[in-house]
Amino acid sequence: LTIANALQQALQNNELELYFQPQQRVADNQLTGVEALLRWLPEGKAPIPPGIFIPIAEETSLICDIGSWVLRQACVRFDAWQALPNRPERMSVNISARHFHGPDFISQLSLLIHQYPSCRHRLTLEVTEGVFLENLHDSRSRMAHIKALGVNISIDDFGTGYSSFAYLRELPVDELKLDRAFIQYVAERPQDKAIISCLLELARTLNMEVVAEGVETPAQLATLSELNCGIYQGYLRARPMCEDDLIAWLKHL
Ligand code: G
Ligand code: G
Ligand code: MN
Ligand code: NA
Repeated sequence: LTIANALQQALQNNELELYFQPQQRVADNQLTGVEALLRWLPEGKAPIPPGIFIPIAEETSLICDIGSWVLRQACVRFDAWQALPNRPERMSVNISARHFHGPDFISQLSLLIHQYPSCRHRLTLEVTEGVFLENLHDSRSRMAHIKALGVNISIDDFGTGYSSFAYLRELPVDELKLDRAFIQYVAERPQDKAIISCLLELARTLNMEVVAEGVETPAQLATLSELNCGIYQGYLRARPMCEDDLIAWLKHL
């Protein structure tokens, strides 16, 4: 059995699960949202990390089936949280290029927003720069549809790809997620601090939110605070959690 076949079966056998990692405001630790992160928990076996199975799924249209499941599940869970105290106000979902550019993506999204109106203006799609490199023209029209549905767009792993900033002039981007490679040494390396400071300035001017990923230490958070970075996410505050753990975590906010 290949991994791709096993993954196909995992989807049918409900072995996939969404975990959620909180995102908080740097200034006051206010919860702003959660990022949905996919987990494969095979019955009676060790979990298989997404870093392994997502790239395999991305080689075929399997990523579209998985991505559709993730998107729907994210909306269903978010909608179910409406009455929770301290509930997150936003849900971010990772979207692969093949799914984004696929024939059904916009109609799927549209259906979900109509079925779960609580998700309108609350859902953020995280895409990497590579998504636009593939087809800038198609990306522009898709993003216009996405914005018209009241869905936000975030650039994941920002600054690590090979693309220029040119697409930022043409696309309705709401948020930049700074890759954790930039965050790791921000408290020690003036070069990294300068790059982040510059990206924050860029984002302010373009009216984009910034999320710093992979914040693990108080020193990193202190530097981000000094630089007036908006939002952070990382092990310092919370790891990705299953839904029950997230709900318990929210109670202690
Ligand atoms: O959760 P973790 O940090 O191990 O995720 C590893 C990688 O897998 C990250 O790059 C993340 O973006 C990706 N990933 C996690 N969940 C999903 C998902 O639901 N869809 C897609 N396309 N990628 C995901
Ligand atoms: O590429 P993307 O941003 O979607 O990936 C998110 C991944 O980063 C998830 O797999 C998540 O588990 C991981 N992650 C989240 N916070 C931290 C952190 O503080 N440190 C490290 N090393 N990884 C993190
Ligand atoms: Mn992400
Ligand atoms: Na990332």
